[in-house]
Amino acid sequence: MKSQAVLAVLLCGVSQSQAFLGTPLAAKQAVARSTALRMQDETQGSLFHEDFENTKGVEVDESGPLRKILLNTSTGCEAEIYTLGACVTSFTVDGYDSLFVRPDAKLDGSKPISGGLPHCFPQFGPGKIQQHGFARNLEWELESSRPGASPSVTLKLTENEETLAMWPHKFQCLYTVTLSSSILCTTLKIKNTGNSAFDFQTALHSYFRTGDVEQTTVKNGAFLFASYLDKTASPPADSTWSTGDITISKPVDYVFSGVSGEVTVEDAAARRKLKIKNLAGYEDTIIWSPFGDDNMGYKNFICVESGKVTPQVLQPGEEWVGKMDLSPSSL
Ligand code: TA6
Repeated sequence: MKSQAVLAVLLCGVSQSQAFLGTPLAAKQAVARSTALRMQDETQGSLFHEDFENTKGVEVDESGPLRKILLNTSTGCEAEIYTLGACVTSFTVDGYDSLFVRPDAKLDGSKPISGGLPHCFPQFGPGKIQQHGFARNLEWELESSRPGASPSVTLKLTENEETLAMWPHKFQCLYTVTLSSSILCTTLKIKNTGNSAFDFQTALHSYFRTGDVEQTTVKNGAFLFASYLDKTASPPADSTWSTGDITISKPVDYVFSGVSGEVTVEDAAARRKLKIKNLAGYEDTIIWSPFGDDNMGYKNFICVESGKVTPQVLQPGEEWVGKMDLSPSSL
């Protein structure tokens, strides 16, 4: 039986978005302060579920240096989401985790998490600000959670002094992760909450586990004759893909414009198949493999990223929605 205190943390939500890098202890203290404030607010009504008996499927784990949310279903599916970067780091169905966290990843807040489903926002890069933007460096606020048969959590990121210094725009990102049957559903909503237009890029820099990257094939009919930016070329060069499915036998860093919809990763070594269903917003696909880099554990992952790399303009009040679901099965 969970303690009332843990449930209160779960149900009341926690911190404001704060820079987290390098100060995990300070950040945790900020979390605790915000939690206490939110618990006081609860008496005046809150956004969060108040049915303390019905918390099945959503838990907050604050036992480590970084806070994470755990979702689980009665059918044995599990997901783990760090509030640092709103990064899903694990999605397990039938005992198999489809996501991969690199062996060189830091899970102490000293740098963004290199693994799972990190967010690149407001820049994919290269560009004016840091590569991949700041969203994955920051602590996201726990906005709401929904327990039950299809447990769900929504995390929020808005501008703060630090983001405004890098990128002078007001915004709101709401990221909802839901476990529904054996599917992981993600929805990212990006809203312009300021008074002037801005443009942004975004991507889920998805790290998928492979039994052996050299026995892995990435499929989508649109790869054939798609134009792509080959970032392994020096300087990066535009090219046209002429061979259909993608296999990996050398370092790969390709940005395919207009490849979207259902992208499938077939992993012959592990006998697994993963359907990446880009249902809205994500119009481009990025394939990255640091082939040969043992420190990164290159053999056991491939990044097949759902991107909106062509900049998206948002007028004041406008919202962009990206939806990406993951559906794993055996091959
Ligand atoms: O998305 C591909 C890419 O931008 C590569 O160019 C490479 O730099 C990689 O991401 C780095 O990923 P990381 O998770 O280490 O930031």
